Amino acid sequence: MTDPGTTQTTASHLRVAFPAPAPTSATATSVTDGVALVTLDRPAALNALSFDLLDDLADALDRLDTDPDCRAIVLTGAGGRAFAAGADIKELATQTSVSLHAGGRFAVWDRLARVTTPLIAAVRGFALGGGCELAMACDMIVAGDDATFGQPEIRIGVMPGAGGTQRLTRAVGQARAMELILTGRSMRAGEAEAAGLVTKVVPAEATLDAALELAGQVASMPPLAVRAAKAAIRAAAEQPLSAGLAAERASFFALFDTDDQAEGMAAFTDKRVPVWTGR
Ligand code: CO8
Repeated sequence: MTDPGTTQTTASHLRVAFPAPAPTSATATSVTDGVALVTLDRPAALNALSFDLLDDLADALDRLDTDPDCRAIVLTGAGGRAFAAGADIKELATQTSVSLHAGGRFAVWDRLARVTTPLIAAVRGFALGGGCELAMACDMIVAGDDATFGQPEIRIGVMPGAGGTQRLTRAVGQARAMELILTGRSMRAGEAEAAGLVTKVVPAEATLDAALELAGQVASMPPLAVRAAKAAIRAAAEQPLSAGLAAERASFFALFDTDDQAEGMAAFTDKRVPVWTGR
């Protein structure tokens, strides 16, 4: 378990703070108990996602995911110019089909998808290519009004390779995903919000605070129910409606074996604030 109050730096290109710092804005009222902040930290390269950075990110998220005190994670990019401007093109440029197959470095994306703790991307500036795919692998995206989302891979002779064709299509629909991916055009934050890719858009400077505040709200909810609901929502993209409905009902029923269900409903009846134990 992570010792509350500690800040760990896991690598030179990644920072992990758990608990996360409190929102700095004077108007922020939420607490961030149970919230971790993970920062992609290669601002000179617009936080380009090298294979090693992605491995360290997955390691950090795995550690937080197994910490019962961690109930929501905010992922952001250092520097204000970018969440991440894509995979590290200089690293990708030397690859071949054989080296990509043999290297096994894309399995990291499956690890990211297995994180059960809610993940909120706080996006300022560029979220392009693998950066957009990483934001979409999160559960919610809070975007600054300076954010730009896109899958420009077509312009460098390839196509999205870490979920872009699937997650962007599910988020914004085939018509718009087709246009964005086949032309490499980027969307500004407002268009991304209107298209359904983004949870909310806030003034650029307020992006991290807004994400931390949202994470704090999620972290204050009963953790077993939160994880079950996240899993059910994500399963909606993976299976037919009938299977999704059956899985949802099974999870709903299972939550009636938890202390938090008894506490939540008793607190409602008693007109008091519930105290969640995560049991
Ligand atoms: N990879 C490596 N370095 C990058 C990247 C990148 N994706 N993006 C920016 N940088 C570097 C630049 O090389 C530059 O470094 P230096 O100062 O040493 O020359 C520095 O960041 C600043 O960049 P610019 O000078 O280009 O800044 P501009 O403001 O002029 O332009 C842009 C900003 C428009 C974002 C521009 O940098 C750009 O077009 N970047 C590339 C965007 C892109 O094509 N992304 C997709 C990459 S391919 C991909 O993501 C495939 C995903 C597949 C799965 C992921 C597997 C890991």
